[in-house]
Amino acid sequence: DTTTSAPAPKGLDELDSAAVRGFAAAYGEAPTSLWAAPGRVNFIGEHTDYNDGFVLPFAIDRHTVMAARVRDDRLVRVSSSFTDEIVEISIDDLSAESVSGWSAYPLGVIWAAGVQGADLARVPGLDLYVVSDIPVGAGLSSSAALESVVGIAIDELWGLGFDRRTLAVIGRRAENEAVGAPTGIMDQSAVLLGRLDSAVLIDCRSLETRVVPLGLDDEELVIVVTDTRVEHEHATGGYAARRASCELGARTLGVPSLRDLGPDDLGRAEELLDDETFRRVRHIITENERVLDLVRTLEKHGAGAVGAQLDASHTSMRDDFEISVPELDLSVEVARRVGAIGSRMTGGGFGGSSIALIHRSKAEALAEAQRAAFAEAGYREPVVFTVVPSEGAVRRPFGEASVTDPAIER
Ligand code: GAF
Repeated sequence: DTTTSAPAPKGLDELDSAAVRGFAAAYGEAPTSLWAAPGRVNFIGEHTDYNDGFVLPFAIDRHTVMAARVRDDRLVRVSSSFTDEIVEISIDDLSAESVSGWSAYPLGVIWAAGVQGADLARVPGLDLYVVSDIPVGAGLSSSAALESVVGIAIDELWGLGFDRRTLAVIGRRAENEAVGAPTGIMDQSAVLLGRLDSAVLIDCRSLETRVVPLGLDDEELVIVVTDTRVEHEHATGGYAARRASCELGARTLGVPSLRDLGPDDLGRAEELLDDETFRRVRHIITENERVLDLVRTLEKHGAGAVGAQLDASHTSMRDDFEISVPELDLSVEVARRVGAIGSRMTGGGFGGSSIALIHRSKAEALAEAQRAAFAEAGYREPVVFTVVPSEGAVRRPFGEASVTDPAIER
């Protein structure tokens, strides 16, 4: 079965209680702190991050919550509601190779913090237990949420002193080297830097970020996610192949990365590259333009005016970058038919979710139309839900800690 389990939304309070209960059941004592990290939707800017380009993601109101308790024997134990096992390892034995499976994400973050300069020789140890209402494999960054929740927790509990940008770099290193997925910096940045009702414009070359208010409420707009339940995997296959094509394109055109090219370079690119590599390169060049264009349009005319960029982005991913699947294309067509302002697949592709920017009054009709169209096409029933652009990862109030500990520095 290659479909997601599509958990129902729980809300942070319920996730908090589930994490505390799960921790106590797994380890036989109570946790001492709670941490939460959201998933993300990418509004626009796909596969541009590892090309040093621009992205515009936002954190969403789906979360991974972690209950934790510091231990003094240098052991780390990890467990979660989606596995029965408790994985245990000494901090002295951590390496990119010594971790595997689900636990490679949390343990990989601890290892990567060491690579980033944390003095792991002096940290005490940790028990952690994780719950989540972010669907796995749905293109909503359940992995970055897990990496980031561990990152903010060890940073504060062990006094590592990293800022959020560095925690994003640590999360990406865990994913690249411990998990083995050659992903960029977007997801961890969105999860760690997200702000309520806003997206975050990230220049993935300089790592400069700018919060871009979306103003959806002012225009009575919502963002509806259609999770196709076609599950993707970035450690294998298409994602890595796209990245390799981009690197080949940049090498052939004599630039450090595709970020260094603009629309004026398309003619030369077409001359020098084979047709497939050219189309991959064209997607990146035009997608970077669309991100900046969308932000300009948004700031000048509001979210209701950005439909053209969203739609063009999907077409480019479908035809040039070829990372869409029929279920995603159908969901985008249905959204347009129902009257969405714009619609596109979001995330790495090869499955996962699409988003539609649509007037609030049409959201329910859109959900029904998606289910009907998928049934008619013989596809698995999609999961359709609204997401709210939300705050990034936070420490949750819990016991005395909430009174005495200041909010995490952003
Ligand atoms: C995945 C990756 F993790 C991101 O780094 C990014 O490349 C995205 O796919 C595509 O935009 O989410």
